[in-house]
Amino acid sequence: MAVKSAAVPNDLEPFWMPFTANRQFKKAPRLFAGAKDMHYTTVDGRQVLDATAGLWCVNAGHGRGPIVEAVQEQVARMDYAPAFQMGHPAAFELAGRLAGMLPDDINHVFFTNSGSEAVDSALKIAIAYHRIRGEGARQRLIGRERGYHGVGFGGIAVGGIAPNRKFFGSLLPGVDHLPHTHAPEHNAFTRGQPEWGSHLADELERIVALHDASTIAAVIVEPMAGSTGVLIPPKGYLERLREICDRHGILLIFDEVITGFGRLGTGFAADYFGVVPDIMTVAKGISNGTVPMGAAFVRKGIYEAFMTGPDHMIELFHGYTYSAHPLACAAALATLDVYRDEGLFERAASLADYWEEGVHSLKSEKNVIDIRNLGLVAGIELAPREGEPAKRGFDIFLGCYEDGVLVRTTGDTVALSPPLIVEKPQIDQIVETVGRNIRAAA
Ligand code: PXG
Repeated sequence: MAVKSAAVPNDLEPFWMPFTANRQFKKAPRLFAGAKDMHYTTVDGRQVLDATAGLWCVNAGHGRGPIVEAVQEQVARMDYAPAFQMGHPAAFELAGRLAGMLPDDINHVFFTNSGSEAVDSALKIAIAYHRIRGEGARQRLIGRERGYHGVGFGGIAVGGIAPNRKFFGSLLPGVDHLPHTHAPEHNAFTRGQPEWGSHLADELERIVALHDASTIAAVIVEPMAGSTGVLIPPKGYLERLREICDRHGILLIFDEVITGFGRLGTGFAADYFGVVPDIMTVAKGISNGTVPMGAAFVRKGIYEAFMTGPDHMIELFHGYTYSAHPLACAAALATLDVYRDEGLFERAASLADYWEEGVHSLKSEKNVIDIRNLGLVAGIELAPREGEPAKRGFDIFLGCYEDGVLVRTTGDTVALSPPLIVEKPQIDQIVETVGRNIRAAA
């Protein structure tokens, strides 16, 4: 369906937009009316190349026929089914399909509707798991500075992005943070994983010594940090976290909301790095962004630890009205088919070198202080303007949008993560447009 133009609503005021500069936006709105494959169409009929896969979610590209049809068919056949004490076949089929894609013995799936809920679910499962096994003192959660785990109270407590935390009171008690791994003085312009920094994982030993392992339930990290501006884990870092967690009986949670479903050229970051966590959280690419869905994936032993007591008793007092919503399940099943049939994870892997060359060609542009990349992700960090942090980044975002390319900026870092169907000339267009707007924002 070709989208030409659509009416601009005459009152933009009532919608309090999330993570948005509302007053700036409402003075000069940027509105999309349609989306197909690699492009959005704006309300005034302009094509905008999507260099961010929506918000890191539309990995198979927009408006994909099989996914659209699956959702349409499902909504007509059964719109909703209760998720508590009742089920529907697609939920079980989807859980089985996902389990078959996951590493090692991670083979049980708890469905949510977002990444934030997936994180809350994972943290609650971790604490409850220890309690069920008679280690109820293990309640502490360890996150990482600059980590993003959504916006629930659990997620912002373990998260490490200051503005997302500081307005919201005392958060969860018993949380500590690992140091972040951003070290441009050692690693600037590294292609792929930096050599320097695996020892930063040893800080976990210090935290364990401080609190005692018997009080710590879990460590949660993004295997590759996305939202904070693309931080690639140093070589050996995740391996060390895994070892330390094993040594102390601490569960390791990988938040794969961004890295899951092909972003790095493998199913999951756990596959890419060869490090298997105990729990994984996903969302976004699970349903190609079409219908909201998230999930926590757990090892067999975690699920089984809960399967005790009388048969008629609920084992985990947690869930959402829309857990395993039929439309989300239909979307996710069709999405997994598209990923498989089109070999999109492999496609991402095969484009990664070209992508790396492209983004690193911006190294000599004015004010560029670091470029980071992995799979089909890149972060281009710019020096902030004197006294105006994030303004240069915002100007580049606006300039690229005017030039027909959608990028994300976080502070003064441009984050790029195109759908995995991106073509090489489109990579060229992204790089050229970002380069031009970096110069314009000098
Ligand atoms: N964990 C991670 C690692 C994420 O990246 C969430 C949890 C939360 O997911 P929900 O579905 O509750 O939003 C995320 C979300 C950006 C950007 O521009 C990143 C996210 C969301 C919106 C924008 O970097 N990540």
